[in-house]
Amino acid sequence: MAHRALRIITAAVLAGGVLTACTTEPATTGTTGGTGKGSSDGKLVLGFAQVGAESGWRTANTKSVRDAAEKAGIELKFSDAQQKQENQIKAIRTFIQQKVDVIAFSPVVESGWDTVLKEAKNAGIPVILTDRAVDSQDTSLYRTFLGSDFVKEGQEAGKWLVKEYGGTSAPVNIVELQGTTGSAPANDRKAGFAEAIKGDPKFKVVASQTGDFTRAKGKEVMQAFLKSHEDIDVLYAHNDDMALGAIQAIEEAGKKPGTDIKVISVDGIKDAFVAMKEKKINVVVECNPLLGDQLMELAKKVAAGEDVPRRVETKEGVFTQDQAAAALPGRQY
Ligand code: GZL
Repeated sequence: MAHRALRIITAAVLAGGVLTACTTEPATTGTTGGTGKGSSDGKLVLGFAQVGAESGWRTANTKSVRDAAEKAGIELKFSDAQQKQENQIKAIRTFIQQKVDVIAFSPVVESGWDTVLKEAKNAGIPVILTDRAVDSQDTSLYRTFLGSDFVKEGQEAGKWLVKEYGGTSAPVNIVELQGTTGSAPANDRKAGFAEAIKGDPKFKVVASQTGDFTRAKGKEVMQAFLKSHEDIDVLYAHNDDMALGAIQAIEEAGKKPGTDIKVISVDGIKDAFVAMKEKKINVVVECNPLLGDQLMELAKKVAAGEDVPRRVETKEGVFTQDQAAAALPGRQY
């Protein structure tokens, strides 16, 4: 489970909308940056090392960050790590060389960050964690964490299942598509879900494997699950993209997703709401990617040496099929 330095939720906020995208240079180019200290135009310079572009959630998160930087007048140096930790580490080192004012990133996995974060600290560059957490014991390596409580998301998924099967005693066989191995959302969503269902022996996770948060892998792993398990009652997917890939596999196997196999998912992208409307997904636990505006506010504060909360969590909901149609038009991602 992701190490939580402090669980003080000092601001439950709902991130705002998005504006036009700003121009961004790849992290490997550009001059030194700063808040007027020698940066080309006096703008605050933020280096952002993104996980990749693996899911609809990630695409929305990237757009939110880019649009918010534009709106805030912040020069953004953006890097896409293609889900590889070594690329994120390289990007952070480049940002250090470029003397950016602030570094922000979503750690693709929880471990292995202390060395590069110490380099940032020694260079006097504050770091903000967004979306995913690290398990570093040294909490001085980053100023704040902005994102969701993934354990709570897993618990919400489990609570829905307990309610859905309340009063029954027949076995309920569950297959689980985990997110990226070693990532905070995968570790915590798994732990939260297991915690929520552990009190009732009818619930059995008969298979659990990573689908790496992508549709393609989600479909592939679900195909394998269907081949090796005749009697699957429930799919718990750690994100919508894997759930949507799995739904294709379920239908190709001649079964009805949402009916023969109930589908629980996390994120809340538009396609998942459409699938809920089509009765193919039963419940979606929301995970808000629209963190851009809050990230820019935090970046300005840390650059100015102001105090910031150690943890800023986003407000999120749980949506069931009967709410999908009404909620769909208002979905921002
Ligand atoms: C969660 C985020 C996860 C999403 C996936 O905050 O890190 O990564 O749930 C995304 O869709 O790929």
